[in-house]
Amino acid sequence: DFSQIKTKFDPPISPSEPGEALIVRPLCPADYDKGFVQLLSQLTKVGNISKDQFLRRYTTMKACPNTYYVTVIEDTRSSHIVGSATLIVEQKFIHECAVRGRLEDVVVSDDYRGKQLGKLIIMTITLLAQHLNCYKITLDCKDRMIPLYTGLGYKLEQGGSNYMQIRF
Ligand code: 16G
Repeated sequence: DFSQIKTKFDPPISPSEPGEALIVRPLCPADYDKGFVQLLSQLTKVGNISKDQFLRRYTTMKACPNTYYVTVIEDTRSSHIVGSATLIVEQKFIHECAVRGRLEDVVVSDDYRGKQLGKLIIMTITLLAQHLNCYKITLDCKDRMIPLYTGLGYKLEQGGSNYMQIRF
């Protein structure tokens, strides 16, 4: 039930009514031809991905049920993917064999700024994680994105988990 979401937007939008001619839905194979990969390249380095590579990765994701929730926003007028974010549901032994959510690869096209679409897709994924009984949802982001996430209820973990990585 996403109806609670509407009150947090001005003008009021929701996943079922994201704005004129827009739809929020799961990724599908046809999205390769609707600019999904080009959209991702506004987030980070993507490289050249052939349609075959895209479809193979789509298939291997689908083969892990209840794990990858790649969500997109399509502008049905231009048939272009203009926003995306992914929920990954990770299975755990801890917390009585709980699941934990990860919010990944949030991107909204430069051409669609100011329509609250980043906020909408983040809230959609967050509510989905809650609905799927994740005991928490986490993300990492650039400093400049922190206010967006804190405004939506995310908290910087104090004196605990630091984000660490090794790049290969
Ligand atoms: C950001 C993204 C992360 C993405 C990474 C790509 C969010 C909340 N965070 O940290 O999901 O995978 O950027 O950057 O969307 P990279 O190519 O440097 O790993």
